[in-house]
Amino acid sequence: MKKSRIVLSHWDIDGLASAAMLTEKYRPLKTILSSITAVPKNLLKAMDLIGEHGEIIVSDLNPQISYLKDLGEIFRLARDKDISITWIDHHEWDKQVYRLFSQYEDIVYYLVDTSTVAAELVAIKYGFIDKDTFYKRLVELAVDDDFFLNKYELTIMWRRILRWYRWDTRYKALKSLLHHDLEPLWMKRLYRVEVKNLYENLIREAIARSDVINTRTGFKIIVFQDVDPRIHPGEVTWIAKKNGLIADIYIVRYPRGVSLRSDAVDVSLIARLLGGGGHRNAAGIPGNIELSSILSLIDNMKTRLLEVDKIVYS
Ligand SMILES: [Mn+2]
Repeated sequence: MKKSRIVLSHWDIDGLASAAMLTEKYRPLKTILSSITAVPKNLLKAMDLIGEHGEIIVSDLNPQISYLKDLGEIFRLARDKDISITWIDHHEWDKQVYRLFSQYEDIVYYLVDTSTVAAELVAIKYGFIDKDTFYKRLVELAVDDDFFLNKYELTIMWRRILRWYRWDTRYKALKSLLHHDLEPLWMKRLYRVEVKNLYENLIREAIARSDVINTRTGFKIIVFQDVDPRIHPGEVTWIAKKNGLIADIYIVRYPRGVSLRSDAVDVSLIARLLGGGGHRNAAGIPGNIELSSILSLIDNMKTRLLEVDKIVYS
């Protein structure tokens, strides 16, 4: 009998690319797109759908310390139901996360490599890498988005569309990718008619309202206040930098979370201490968090933050 599988993946380009390959490979019972915070809820949903004996493949979603306890319970439940979990990711994981995962080695397999995107890890592991030029382009797009290279207009279009709209559009995007259509007409049209101009206006507005803060220990920080959640934090800082707004750390504040960006220090260290996570150059903290607590943490961590090699400390 065919093994019952559920694919659980992030909804951005990298997540969708991973989901498309895993869906094509396994024809799972369901492919669930998820935010990082909804992972426990969606793992439970996946287990409900499988029942007993099966596999859940998770990609491009980093486990948060805030729900580590829940995750432990979910793993125990999975063990009881003989459901294995394969977790593929490229974000920085906290030591506590690894500690938890190592307690469930009999059912939880994980592959974490921060040097690339999740889509490339999936492509290599599941044999897609030389299969078709479509997958090569898909992985390239994920790299272009996640590492913020922005080489292709298509990356920018997808990034904005996926963020601007909600789940129905993200599932529609997945469907197009499953048809090997990387540039569907519906997406290009939607982008041109409904997204491009508004999006660019919101970025300009966010930059115009930004504040420069010099911390007690001498970090120069630019804060973008109260930014529309449909705007990608990387794009705000990218365009700010292009306009000469240079800082050690950029803080993008949303109604329900904060994004940290830096070319100088490892912001994932800051984010993890405040209940979030991410990469060296880009990390996030979910929920309502006071700016003052981020700033004092940055000052208190100064020595640790400066331990990295490429400082442009101003
Ligand atoms: Mn992602």
